[in-house]
Parts: sequence; structure tokens; C-alpha cells
Amino acid sequence: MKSKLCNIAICLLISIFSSAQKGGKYKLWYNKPAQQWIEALPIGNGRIAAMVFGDPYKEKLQLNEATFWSGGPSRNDNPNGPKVLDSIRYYLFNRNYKRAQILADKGLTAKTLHGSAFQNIGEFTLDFHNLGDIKDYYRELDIEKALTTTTFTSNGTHFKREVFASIPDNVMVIRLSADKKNALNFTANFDSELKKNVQADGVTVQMNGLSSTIEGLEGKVKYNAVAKFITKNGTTSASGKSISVSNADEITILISIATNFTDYKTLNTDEVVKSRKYISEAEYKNFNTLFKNHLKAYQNYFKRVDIDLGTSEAAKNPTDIRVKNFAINDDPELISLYYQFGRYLLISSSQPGGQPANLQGIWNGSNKPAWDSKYTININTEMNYWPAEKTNLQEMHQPLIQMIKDLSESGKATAKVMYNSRGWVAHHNTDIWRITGVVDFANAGMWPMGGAWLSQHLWEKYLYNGDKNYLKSIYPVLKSATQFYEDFLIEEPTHKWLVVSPSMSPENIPQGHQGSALAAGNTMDNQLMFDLFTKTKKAAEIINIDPEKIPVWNTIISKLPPMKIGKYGQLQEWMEDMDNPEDHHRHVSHLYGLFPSNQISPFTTPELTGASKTVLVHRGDVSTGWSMGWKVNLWAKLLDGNHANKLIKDQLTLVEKDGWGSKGGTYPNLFDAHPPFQIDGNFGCTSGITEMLLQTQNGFIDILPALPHEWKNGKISGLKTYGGFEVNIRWENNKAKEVVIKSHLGGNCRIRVPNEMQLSGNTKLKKAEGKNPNPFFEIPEIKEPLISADAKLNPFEIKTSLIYDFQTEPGKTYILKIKS
Ligand code: FUC
Repeated sequence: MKSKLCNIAICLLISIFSSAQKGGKYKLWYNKPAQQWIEALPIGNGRIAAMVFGDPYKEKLQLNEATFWSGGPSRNDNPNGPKVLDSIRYYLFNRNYKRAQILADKGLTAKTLHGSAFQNIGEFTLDFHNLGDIKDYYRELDIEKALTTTTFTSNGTHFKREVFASIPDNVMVIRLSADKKNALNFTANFDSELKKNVQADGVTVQMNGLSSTIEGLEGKVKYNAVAKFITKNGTTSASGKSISVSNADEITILISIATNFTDYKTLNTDEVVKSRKYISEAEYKNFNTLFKNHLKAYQNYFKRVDIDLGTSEAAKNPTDIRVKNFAINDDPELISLYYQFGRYLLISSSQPGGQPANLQGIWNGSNKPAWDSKYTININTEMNYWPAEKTNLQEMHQPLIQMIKDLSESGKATAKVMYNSRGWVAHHNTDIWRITGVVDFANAGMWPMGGAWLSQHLWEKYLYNGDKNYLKSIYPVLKSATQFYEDFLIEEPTHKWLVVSPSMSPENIPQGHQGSALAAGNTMDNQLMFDLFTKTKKAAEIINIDPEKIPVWNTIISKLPPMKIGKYGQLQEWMEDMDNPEDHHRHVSHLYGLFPSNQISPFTTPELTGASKTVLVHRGDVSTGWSMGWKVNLWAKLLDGNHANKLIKDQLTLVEKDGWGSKGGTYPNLFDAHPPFQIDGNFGCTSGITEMLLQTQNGFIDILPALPHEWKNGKISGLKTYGGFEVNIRWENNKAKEVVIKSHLGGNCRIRVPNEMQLSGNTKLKKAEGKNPNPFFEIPEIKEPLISADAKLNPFEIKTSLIYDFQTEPGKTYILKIKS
């Protein structure tokens, strides 16, 4: 085997020189098989997924199913909460942070269950025992088709393997073909590290198994994986637990996987019936029909957005080499590929009716993955969904919206049991069982704000779709979230502000804080409270409900702490001025107010914007993958495209080895390296690139707000904004040439352009004045910041702003062109 692979390497060296036509704008491609998991190529239909290795001799598909998790329906509330809560608060207000932390660990942190793990179904392998030396090896993932292809020549025969995961037909499809008859000979097998039972008959091989028991929580998820072989000529036969294929011309293999998961409380689906059903529905369709169905469903999402940042000479190289050389090569096409790869991953890991993308999306080769590959809701899960609405993948947001609805049920008992409060609460983690207690240890888990952050997604979706029925459907969840904080907020002794306590600024420990992260009235918590109460209030007003709540919420909002600017001119992370300018912590939680929220904006709060910039400068750029992804968005919000582009370069730094390590970056298969692999950085960066080209949060549609000098010419189409606008932008020599706006909901279109533009047709642009009458663009009125007496202020300045209004009608398209 080893010598054959070495031969591949030699042949491939030759093929590099003739590889100019390989690849393409939306292709990841390589001239060698994947040796490690982070070189394999991901496919998925939101429920089932595989990593395809492309080894000619032993093809491997590592398999996942989104509901295959350890354990079973469970809760993890610590019932001692009400006994310790008052003391913890007392200790915090009296600066005994360590005691507060110790007590929280005893009385609030979950006793045994810290979340179940997303597990790995196992592997499907194809053993091609009698292949000779390999020539002309090539493999790719075409993200425009959601298809992996591997090709090579052996003993004069050209072989091709194609694999895709079909959304409409619910199966994975493998086609093996060759340009000579009878050339396909192999043995196929399922395997898994977990308890399993494998059986083969003449045309199918199947594996049944059970998920793990972790932290004493019995593994109860059962799965059934089936592979059905449909051959052209040749024979198939069962040999032991494998299937042997001899002398076939072409083979289609359908893989179906299902579990007994019904919903987070129920495991009563018949996994065998379900997985067989998908096979029996698909097996009468030939490959071409299956592929056509797949393409239609996939491209309906993918093709809504297109991006062009220019072509690259470097694109003639395999993708891993391009990442390696990205800092020194001019390779704008890699940014376009990486951008769309984020959209590809969201379509492939998050489909309506399914589970939301977890820390690894839906791709996980381990049974004990990092952080259990669950949902960390103090940044990571939210970041996964930042690109959803703006990159026109609104349907992909649905699994998250459903998860929030689930959490609003499960989190009710947590609010009651742990804090004797109404409403619902979630802390910093959850899993498929929708646990809502405190996970890990107090210094990371004692953050009762997960529900408050997730709730922002409910409102945000409405700003894009303007659908009042949708708003009615999510309003009870928002209201119940506010109920929790109505009970949980507490007056702090000094200023009598209403604060969240105990809590923390995720997962940072302030200097001089006795090694305890626990604190009250943290900036991010205050910002989240402001957003939750103001948006719930707005929602109630729009759907005309609960008028008696409005004054209650207004009072709460008025008693929240203002944002503060500390002695270094920084936005304070905590209620007290404890920030350390040398702190390079990966979390920049207090900048939530700048992005994804819009409480801080260069256009309305110059001092807070300048203070946020100081924070970003102190924190530095290079960090974990997701932290860099967040910073791309933040620098874009600071209208600094060059710095955002620098962060993209930091993020596109090749990390060649799988596993834990110190520096974030990008793996050969373009997966984000936390490290280890964590998908949020991919999604965060896709969101950030969008924010560089189009913003929607400052009270208007902002065209090319943070265009880097290096992105001289380009175009992007199909982006969505608040108020239901769809936008295409084309720029040349760093100037906006043409902007096409389709209005879906009508209303005033307020737009900021980087250079003078005019509307085609009779409608005229009017200089914008006053408040934008379009309600979806309302900007929040926040309290004046408190500024430390010795603060070095650095207010943010905007050079020029060309902001215009024009009226739109639903369904109509408007074209703006550069003024000549
Ligand atoms: C948070 C982050 C870590 C990691 C984990 C999954 O705890 O602080 O960096 O991303 O989630």
C-alpha cells in the first residue's frame, strides 16, 4: 500500500504541471487522496453527511447522522439553585468573587450531566484489492453541484467516483464507473468503533448500532445504516459481513441512515423502517434522475448568491497549496471560494425540519469530539447563523429557530428549579436533548444569557421577512424570555441599576478578580437585556398584544446600566473598569453591541465606536478561528475594509495537522481550525465578507462600506437586507458602478453609496433627512455612555456620507449607476 501511494506522489508531481485546467471557480481540488480527516471533503443534506477521502485503493466515507448523539432525553438542572442564589449575589456585590464561584460550582453547576456528544456513525469502505499503480490522480469538491469526484488511471483504465448527499431523496449516492468493461472489483463494508451489528446479503450491507453512555447517561439512540448496490453487469455477493462486487461496468450505491430520534423528548421512530423507506423510494430512480433532483434542490439555495472578486493565477494550484500561499499570492478567487464554501456548509448541515449546525456542523469523525461537538451558545451557535439571512439562505435558519422554541420549553423548568423564576433560561451550552442547566464549571458555564442571545435570531429573521404571522409565532418565546429576566434581574447596590447576577463576560476572567469569572452587570449582558426588552416590546406593538407590558418593559430598559468607557478609552467589558490592555482573550463579548447588535454604530455613537476600536486593537488579530471570523465582521462595522481583509488573511493561514494546537486558521479542506476543527469560523468569515460589501444595520442599506483597496473590481449578487430588499453590487476601481435593488416588501429605500450615483428611470434619489420612515431600519436609542474621568477618548470619525432615499414598490427592481 505504502509503495503504491508513493507512486501516486510521483505521478502527481507530473500531473501538477498539467493541472492548469483542473479546478474552477467553485471547486476545492487536490492531487492526492486525503490522509487525514481534515483533508477529506464534506458532503451533507442537513441530516446525513460524509467525509469523502478519495483513496483509490481504499475509498472511505466517514458517516454522520445529525441525530446520532450519546445519551438520551435528559435534564441537568441543579436543584440547589434557590438555596445558594442569594448568597452568591451577596458575595458578588461584596467583592468576594472566589466565594461566589465556589458556591456556584456547588449549587448551580450541573451535578453530573454536562451535555451529550454528537457521535460518529462509522465508516463505509470500498476495498479495491486488485488495482495497480495509480496515475493522473485528481479529486475535487464542486460546491456549485455539491458533488465530490475522484478520478485516476490504473493499468490503463480510467476510473471515476462521484458522491453526493441528496436533500430531496434523503440518501447518499455513490457512482463508480470506468472506461473499460468489467473493471470494477471490490469489497464493501461498514464499520464503527461503537457497539454494532453488520450484516450483508447479495445486494445490501447494513449496520445497526447504539450510541454511547457518557457521564452515566445511557446511550439510547439506535441507528440503521444501509448500503444498496445497483450494478451494471458484473455480480455482487455477500461474503461474511461484506459485499463483494466482481467485474462490474458501473455501480450505483445508495446509502441511507436513520435513527430512532423523533424529537428531543422522544426516541420512538423505527430506524430500520425509516432508512429502508428512503432506499426503496430511491432505488427505482437511476443515477441521472437522482442527480438531477439533487442539483435542482441544492442549486435553488446555492445559486441565489454569486460573488466575483477577480480571478487568480494561483487558482491553477490545488486548494491546500493556495491556502498555504495565500499571504504571499494575489488570490482573490480563493476568498470567493471560501465565501461560498461557508454557504455550501450551511446548506449541507442545516435543512428545514432538521437539527441546527453544531460546533462541527454535521461532520464529526470522533465519538468523543472536542466540546462534544454540541452547541455552545455564548457565541459559536449564533455565529453559525450569521450568514443565513443576509446570504439568502433564510430556510437554513429554521432549524435554529426550532431549537430556540424547544429551549423555551425545556428552559422553563430550569428557570423554575434553579432560580424560582418564570419564563425560560438557557446557559452557555446545550445539546440535542436541549439541556439548559449550567455546564462544565461556573467559570465557563455560569452565564444565564444563552436564551437572551438566541432570542435575537427570532427578531432578526422578522426584520428580513417582514412577516407578521411569523412574528406572532415567535412572540411567545420572546415574551417568556423577558419573563425570566423580569424575575431574575436584581438591583445592584451602587447605582441601583438592574443587572444580571451571577453571570460573567464569556469566558474571560478579569484581572484582580480572585481567579473568578463571576461578575454582575457585565457589558454584554446589559446589551443583551436592552435588545431583548426593546425588541420584544417592538414585537408586541407590531402585533398589537400585551399593551400592559409596555410600561413594565420601559421601566426595566431605563434601569439597565449604560455602556461605559474606561480609563484606556476602551469600551468596558465589566461594570467596573477592570480591563487589561494586554488581554488578548479570544472572546470580545462586549463588542456584541457593535456586531451582531447595532447599539454601537459609527453613524450614531462615535464615542462608543472609538472605544470599541480601542478594544479590538488591544485584543489583537490572531486568535482562534471563530474569534478571527468575528473580528472580520467587527472591522467591517468599523468601516475598515483593509483591516477586515487582514483578518481574512489571518484566517486563511494553513493549519496542516488535525487536532489541538495553538493557532487558528484553515485546514487543507477549508474547514476552520479553532483548532481543532470548529465550523463557526467558516460561517463567521462568510458573514464578515458580506458585511464588508453590504451592511443593513445602521438605519440604511450601506453599499461597499468596507471595501479593501485590494478588492479593486468585483461583483456580488443576491444579498438580502432588512426590509426585504435584494441587492446586487458591481464595482470598478474601488468605486460602486452599479447597484441593483429588488424590493420585496416595498417602502422607503434609504441607501448609502460610496460615490455619487443616480437612479435609472423616472424615480429620483432624494438626500436622506431625519429618521428612516421604513420601520425595518429603526435604530435603537441607547443611553449616553458613562465616561471615566481619565479616559482617553478617541471618537470615531466618518469621512463622507452620501445617503439617499427613494420610494419602492413590492416586486419592482431599481438600478443605480455611477454618476458620470
Ligand atoms: C467556547 C470558546 C472556545 C470554544 C468552545 C467550543 O467555550 O471559548 O474557544 O470555541 O466554546
